[in-house]
Amino acid sequence: MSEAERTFIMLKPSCVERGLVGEILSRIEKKGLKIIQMKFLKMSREMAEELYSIHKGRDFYENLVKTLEGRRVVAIVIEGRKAIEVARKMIGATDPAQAEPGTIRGDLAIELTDNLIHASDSIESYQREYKIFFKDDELQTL
Ligand code: 3AN
Repeated sequence: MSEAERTFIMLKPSCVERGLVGEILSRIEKKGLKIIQMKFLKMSREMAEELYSIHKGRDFYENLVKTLEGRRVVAIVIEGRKAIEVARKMIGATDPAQAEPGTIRGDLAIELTDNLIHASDSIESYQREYKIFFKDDELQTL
């Protein structure tokens, strides 16, 4: 596979609670991205703060952490050609009201803070974010 790279995706609690996990995995797989690793877990406050540490101090930060704290999410590492850029395009704009139809947020979300799904926005973000959820030996190609 040429230019294969990995990215980190997290299905937020509202995605799990609304029963949209399968819908989103299906979109990822149909696009041709490979699921390398995936797990359900309950987010601790510390993990939520770490994931969104760049937003610390913003007016929505506390609310953002609260949408995740103590709730179930699905953490996923995917791989494919230009995976970071492709995943961001598939997810759509941060505000689901602005996200284009055809994108995940454009089709399936409406709230801004609880906008269904997270995806790393750069290689640096991926490197930092996947480590909050996975150990390196969990990500070896099986
Ligand atoms: P994205 O998730 O599209 O990369 P970021 O990194 O700018 O967007 O924001 C991280 C998360 O913070 C978003 N997914 C959303 O939950 C929340 N968020 C971002 N901007 C706002 C805002 N203006 N008001 C409320 N929540 C926000």
